[in-house]
Amino acid sequence: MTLKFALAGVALGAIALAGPSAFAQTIGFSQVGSEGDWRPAFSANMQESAKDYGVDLKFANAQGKQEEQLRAVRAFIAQGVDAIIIAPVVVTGWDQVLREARDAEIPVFLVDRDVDVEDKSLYVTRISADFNLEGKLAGAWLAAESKGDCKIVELQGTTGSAPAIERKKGFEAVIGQFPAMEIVATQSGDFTTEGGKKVMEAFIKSTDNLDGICASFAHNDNMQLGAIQAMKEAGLNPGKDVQMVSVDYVPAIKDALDDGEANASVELRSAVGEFIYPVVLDYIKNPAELDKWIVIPSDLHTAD
Ligand code: GZL
Repeated sequence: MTLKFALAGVALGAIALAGPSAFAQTIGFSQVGSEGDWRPAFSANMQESAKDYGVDLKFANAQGKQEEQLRAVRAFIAQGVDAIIIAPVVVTGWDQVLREARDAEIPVFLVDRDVDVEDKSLYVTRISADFNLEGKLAGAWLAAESKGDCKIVELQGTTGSAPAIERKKGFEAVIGQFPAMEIVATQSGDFTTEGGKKVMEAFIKSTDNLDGICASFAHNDNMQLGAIQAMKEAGLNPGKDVQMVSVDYVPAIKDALDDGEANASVELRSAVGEFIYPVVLDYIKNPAELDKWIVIPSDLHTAD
């Protein structure tokens, strides 16, 4: 064997001994879309921090369409990626494609949102905030602020999405303890600023300029920012006559808090690559049974 072949043999042997970490892991990420301000920040963090972990990230933006997410996941399976990360736009419709990933022996990790599947072994774990807690934090803040007496209008997130379902449940679990706290109007603004503005315009009409309304609870800041626009155009005083509480704590709501046009926002961290990639990469190297949910903390922020 000439020296050249011998050296090649040594090099290959060394890489083999080094194990998978010697190569970049290829991970497919199916992202919901780019609605609002929080989602793009989350996407940017995932794409930026992938480099810190030596991950070759295949990023697919579904523009809010589940069929596009399913198409992207099937493409990742065909490519034979090392792992698949999904932020599922809604909770239903995932069983079949998760079975296809399992049959291809590609581990799937849920991030941000959640799925409603019979067989939870179809995904390794979910790494996300606790949306139900976020709703509870918002409800508890408002109960304290209003001394348990408040008629509320609610701007719901995307129908059928885990954050919309769970934030509503958590919020109602708290205000339900107070007989004088009640959601008197509720509608989905689909997590967008435009959607929130349209919903609040409808509430302003149906409640005679928010007569008797003490608060607006929005499942995300973007819908609350749209609501603020609608209220100001109607000559109303968001943050003063009506308490404004929402979720995400994006930069634009911080400005509204500073301007006195919003009153509270529950932070949803967008820089979560540092939580997600270590879990995924460790699992690829050493597939071990994990808890089905790794919770990222949420904190409530107010104007002061
Ligand atoms: C919640 C996330 C939600 C954000 C919204 O984790 O899925 O989706 O609260 C976004 O801003 O649209």
